Amino acid sequence: MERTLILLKPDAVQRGLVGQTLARFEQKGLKIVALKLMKISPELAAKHYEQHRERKFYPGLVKFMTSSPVVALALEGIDAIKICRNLMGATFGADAAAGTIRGDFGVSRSFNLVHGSDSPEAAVRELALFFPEGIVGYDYAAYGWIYDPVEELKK
Ligand code: 3AN
Repeated sequence: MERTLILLKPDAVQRGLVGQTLARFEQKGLKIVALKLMKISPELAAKHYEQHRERKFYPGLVKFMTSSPVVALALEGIDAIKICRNLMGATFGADAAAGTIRGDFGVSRSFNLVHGSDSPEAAVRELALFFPEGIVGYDYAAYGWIYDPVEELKK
């Protein structure tokens, strides 16, 4: 099982798209292992986006991400990172394929609704930043029907 950090960005919250966006991840078969509404501090935004510090869009990105609350969640599943990136679609709404979150709900190059970790290393780093308290461990009843218990869930 792999874990990933997903952020429903300020535009998703302000446009009332939290439920529909969250539903896409849930319906796909990913287990929610942490979830909270929070405001991102400038310090947290700087750590989260440190690899973009020199980019022209960085000041605007930090301003946007700190402007209004986000919903942060940790999702778990086999290949969770890749699956979430596929559900999100291409970075800019106008380029994102129909059927993806960004493709269906947005057009902007700056307000793109959702963040998802892009590698296992990034996921570990980002989950520690947003959920220093850790995730919530529990048995997910649906796993036995989302995955083939014989082929996919064997230890
Ligand atoms: P993704 O979120 O698809 O992984 P990245 O990692 O290339 O995209 O960029 C991180 C974030 O920076 C994006 N989610 C987007 O909000 C923002 N961003 C990237 N490029 C631009 C740009 N040219 N103008 C404005 N914001 C950008």
